[in-house]
Amino acid sequence: MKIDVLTLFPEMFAGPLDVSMVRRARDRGLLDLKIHNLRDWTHDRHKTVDDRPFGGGPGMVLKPEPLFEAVEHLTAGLADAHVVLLSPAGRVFSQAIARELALRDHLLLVCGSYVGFDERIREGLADDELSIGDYVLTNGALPAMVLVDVVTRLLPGALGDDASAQDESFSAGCLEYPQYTRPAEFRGWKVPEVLLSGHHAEISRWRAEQAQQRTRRLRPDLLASPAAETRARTEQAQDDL
Ligand code: 4FV
Repeated sequence: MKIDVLTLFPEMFAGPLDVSMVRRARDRGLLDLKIHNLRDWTHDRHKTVDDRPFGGGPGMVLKPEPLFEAVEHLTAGLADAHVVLLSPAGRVFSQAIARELALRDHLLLVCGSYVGFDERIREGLADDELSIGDYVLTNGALPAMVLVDVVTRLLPGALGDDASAQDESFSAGCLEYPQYTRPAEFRGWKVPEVLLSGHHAEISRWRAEQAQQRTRRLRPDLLASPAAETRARTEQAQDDL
């Protein structure tokens, strides 16, 4: 997968995407990630990318010209580029949306700044608009990093055994089951016997039950999600076997 990021703060990306899983995915050629400074598509000596809002009001707005030039330059001859604006006005990002994006060959992430984008950027450039949550950040760099991390994990081969991506939280519409490792007893807390039993069918049943219980208690909203319905249907089908 190829991911281009357009930002006013390229220096923020040094670090989080240079270590661990994303680093390995880049080294293995699974991910071709490039960070671009939007100011590289300005032509005045102040490298102007923003201006005051028409109609007055506080703050500054991202101008259309630099963004149109940058996106047209970075997608020239590349029909498959999927342009995603990052802003609080977008669809709230989720594992399901990450799975959608992971199927694409080329993502162009446009980080918001100031009070937001000139509306013509949204109308003329965006294929999609995503938010990482209902809160206001200083700029769109962190949302872009979150998106790159989540999507890269879903690239075949990125996590080593792709199996682990399957039963992660949210993949099946519910929270993960409780995990334990050695020692089997810690300060009087014992690991549930079933996990020490070696009975894999018992262990899967216990884990499924625990995941449901925990989701019902902590995130009942997830149980209403389409993914949860699919999961319930699959389980029913398995039980009917
Ligand atoms: C945001 C979010 C976000 C809004 C003003 C940057 C800031 C400034 N982006 N999910 N939540 N963006 O808060 O994606 O432009």
